[in-house]
Amino acid sequence: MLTIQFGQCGNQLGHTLFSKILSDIDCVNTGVSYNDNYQYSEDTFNKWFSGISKNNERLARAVLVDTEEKVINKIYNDRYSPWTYLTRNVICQAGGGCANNWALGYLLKGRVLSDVILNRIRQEIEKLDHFDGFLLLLSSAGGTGSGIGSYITKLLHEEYDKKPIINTTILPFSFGEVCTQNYNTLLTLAKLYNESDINILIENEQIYNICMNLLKKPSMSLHDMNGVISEKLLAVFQPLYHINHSINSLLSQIACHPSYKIATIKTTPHIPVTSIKYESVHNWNSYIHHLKQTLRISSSNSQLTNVEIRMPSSSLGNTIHHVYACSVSNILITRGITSEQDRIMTNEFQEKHLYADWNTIDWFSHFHQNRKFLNRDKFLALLTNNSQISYYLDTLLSKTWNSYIHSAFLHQYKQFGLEEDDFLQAFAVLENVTKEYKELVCHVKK
Ligand SMILES: Nc1nc2c(ncn2[C@@H]2O[C@H](COP(=O)(O)OP(=O)(O)OP(=O)(O)O)[C@@H](O)[C@H]2O)c(=O)[nH]1
Ligand SMILES: [Mg+2]
Repeated sequence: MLTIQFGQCGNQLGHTLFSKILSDIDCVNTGVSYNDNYQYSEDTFNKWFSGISKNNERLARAVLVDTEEKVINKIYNDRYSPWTYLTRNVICQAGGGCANNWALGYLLKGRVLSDVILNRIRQEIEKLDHFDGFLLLLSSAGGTGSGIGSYITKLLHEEYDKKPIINTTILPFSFGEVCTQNYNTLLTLAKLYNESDINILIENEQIYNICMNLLKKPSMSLHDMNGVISEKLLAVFQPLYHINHSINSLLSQIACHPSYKIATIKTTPHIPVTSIKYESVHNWNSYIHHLKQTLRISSSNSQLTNVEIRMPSSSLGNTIHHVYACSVSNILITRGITSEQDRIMTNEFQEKHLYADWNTIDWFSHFHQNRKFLNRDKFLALLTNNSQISYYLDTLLSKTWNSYIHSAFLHQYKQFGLEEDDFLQAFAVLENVTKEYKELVCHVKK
């Protein structure tokens, strides 16, 4: 995996992600044999790191891109980490930032920086015997991550068309951040839809709610939120047990249809650090049941019933009347120790009526890893491609369209060469994506 971090958000998130990876391999409470843990650590290292520096620090296999120095300097000079970035992979040029403007990033600064970024990427890939894909981290609201991130995704798609490209896009809070955030998000999601294999969408609002409701943080920092996002990503991407779990095989399932290329990651349990050792011991199946409930939609008013930000319950409850989003496919990943008394049963996710009627094979997979993740007895992730996303896209489209018809802020984009037609094309792409997700029809319930 080669991680590429763009802009403030991508770089801060990437920095937390690599720190979490190291915390994970440094855990002592692994629940597995010395040999199994050794294998896990070695696989982790090979996946995320490219070697050891002269000062004996692990070198993240990452390329960092920003147009402002502040964040990059801060993370690059973090001397408390037992790992670091390769100096030549830190690309901070074309200064002054991208002013929360997708067009400035995509049409201007992306072009200025693309040669140097692609050269660094080529050098990293040349060092590898086997290269399994790109992980790009960016936010959609600013200008650097959204604009330069989209532009580089396009170039990677052209140059490495057989290699998987996974984008992780952080979506802004719905109110009160950046006035151009909706345009930037529209343009980013539309561009990435054509250029990447899967876009994993993470809503800052949802992460904030997880921190407040479940982690009970008295005050919230971006660092805490990045911790939760990193756990979600790593629960999916950390090595799995005895399975050839390549990015390609993951993608062939979760992005099995070219019209549906958006995924989200639901995870459980999220527990305050101070309570981890007192965690009431839920069994695997109550957590699996909880994850299934995160796919619920309310039958009455079609609002999402947001189960992920609630505590899992140990009773299975009556779910007869629940209505679930229609999934293209789901991948369940479980990490931790199982026993005869506490076995993992995945029947709840295998029910055909949860899945689109055209999908007749491979709609669900389960992968397991005995080795504990970050000292947790159990941790579960559901990588899911389902119709819930149409609610988010609908809201985004209507807000953005509302600004567009009033021509609000459009001059900021036009000054860098973005035209009305580019906006209209982006609207058309996302409207079509939304329509496809809304029109998913599940197998009939027997
Ligand atoms: N989760 C998370 N969100 C962040 C972080 N930093 C910024 N954001 C979000 O990212 C959006 C702003 O984008 P930035 O990443 O700051 O912008 P940029 O890519 O640096 O682009 P410019 O500054 O415009 O050049 C807002 O929605 C913020 O909430 C972070 O560390 N974590
Ligand atoms: Mg910035």
